[in-house]
Amino acid sequence: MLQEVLNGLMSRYQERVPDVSAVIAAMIRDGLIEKADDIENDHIAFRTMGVPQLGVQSLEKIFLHYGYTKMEHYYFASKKLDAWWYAPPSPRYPRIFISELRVKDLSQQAQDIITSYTNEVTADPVTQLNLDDSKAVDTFLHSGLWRTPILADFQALAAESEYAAWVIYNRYYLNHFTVSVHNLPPGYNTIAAFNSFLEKNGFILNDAGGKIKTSPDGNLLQSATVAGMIEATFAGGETSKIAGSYVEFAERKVLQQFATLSAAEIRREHRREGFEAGNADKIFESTYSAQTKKSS
Ligand code: OOG
Ligand code: NI
Repeated sequence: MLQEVLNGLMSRYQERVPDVSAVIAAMIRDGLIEKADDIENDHIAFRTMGVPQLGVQSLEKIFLHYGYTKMEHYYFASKKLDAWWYAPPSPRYPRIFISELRVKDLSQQAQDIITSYTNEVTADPVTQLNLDDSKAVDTFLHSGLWRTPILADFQALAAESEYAAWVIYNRYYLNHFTVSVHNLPPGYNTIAAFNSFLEKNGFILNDAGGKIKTSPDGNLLQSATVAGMIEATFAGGETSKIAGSYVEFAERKVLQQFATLSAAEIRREHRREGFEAGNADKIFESTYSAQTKKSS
């Protein structure tokens, strides 16, 4: 069930984000992995609109049903976001990071634009889904939820919150998947080394706060590509290039208390867990125009 839903998310994401196949191809070509399945997916991420019938409380029901456990909360004051991460039922599956726009913290004008769309959803749509039907869940995750926005609304939202504009168009499309780098061969198994490999292969990295985002404990290091631009068709047929999704990379160091384990003994539970607000704050900007302008 869970695997089918994850496969559906990954296949749509891979079609929409050329960097996904390109990163995998470069990793195979340079001998880091033999096949795409050898990549450990550290986590996937979604973005949501924080209105009563949607948002995290709605979307999370799907993953709680599949055995995920809700973990820490993070708050992003200047971006007006909340987020939580979810631990998987088994280390075979990725962690999940779901964020939510604090719609009530935006201007009245932006709130009115957002609710003119989200009010089309009159009740929590997840409560109406049969969560044991993976096809129904897959269809739901790739459905419109609300009418296609007009370009003027997208632009008005973007002027106040690039996150709001991203969600009004992209809805629940996967925002990113994350390549775990620490289990790759020596020479590629740190974020610094992996970033060099990426840049040598022509990928453009998000440099908000520096290309490597490091947690204060030094044990969670992350980087991300800048989102590729997609040709978006708005209501009325207007088109515009807007930010799509991106790819992230994570290195989780072995915790001090497990430093004596041999490489062969090290499992996920021996490494730094969770997320870091300071890292995440900068990773969100992978879809922001200050970063995406470098790719277009
Ligand atoms: C999520 C950004 C944060 C992380 O791993 O900390 C994040 C987003 O862009 O929606 O992915
Ligand atoms: Ni992430």
